[in-house]
Amino acid sequence: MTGRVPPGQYLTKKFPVLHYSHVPAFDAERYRLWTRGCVDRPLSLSWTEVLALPRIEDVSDFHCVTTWSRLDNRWEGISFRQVAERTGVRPEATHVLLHCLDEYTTNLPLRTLMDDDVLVALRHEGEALPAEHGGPIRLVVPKIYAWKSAKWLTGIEFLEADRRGFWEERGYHNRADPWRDERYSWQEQEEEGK
Ligand SMILES: Nc1nc2c(c(=O)[nH]1)N[C@H]1C(S)=C(S)[C@@H](COP(=O)(O)O)O[C@H]1N2
Ligand SMILES: [Mo]
Repeated sequence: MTGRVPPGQYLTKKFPVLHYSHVPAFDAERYRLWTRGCVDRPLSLSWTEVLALPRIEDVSDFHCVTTWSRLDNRWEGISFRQVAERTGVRPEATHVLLHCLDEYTTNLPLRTLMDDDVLVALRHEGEALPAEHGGPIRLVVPKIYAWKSAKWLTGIEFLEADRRGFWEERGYHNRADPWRDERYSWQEQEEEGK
């Protein structure tokens, strides 16, 4: 197991549920998956259009900053890279702000999201994603602490400069690499001082 569990994490087979507020209502008629910002073709996909996109499967680990890690999650969804290609991300885009139905936001560098294992997920362990885990649609970014895996995803904003999201503005690390134990924003200052 060494090599799979980041520092300060313990393994669980359970799948804890964590969010700052409530599980938002999902209205398939009104739902849009949209893109905006540094893109050639802003998207506004209906739920039917989302369901028609090509899907892939990926098995990956999930690390929460509250110290639990769940290995070998089988996700099915749309590759983030495919969405980026479809919307025509411009070369000047460097960062992304994800928007959610519960008003939550979180930010990531574009290159982190272009990894093979980053999915806009619709299914987990062969079943429709449960609402409490972000169903019917969430982002999964396995190599970064789980608060950046936006649940109830609705918007993808491509940016020319970084912009901090909900937890990143409230004391959590901007980069959030579990392998570097990047949990809190005060660690960002410490790094600068080195
Ligand atoms: N929209 C939204 N996404 C969210 C959150 C949230 O509050 N709202 N919480 C984050 C946090 S802090 C964690 S640890 C993971 C938890 O995902 P899970 O409930 O499926 O385990 O979702 C992340 N995504
Ligand atoms: Mo979290």
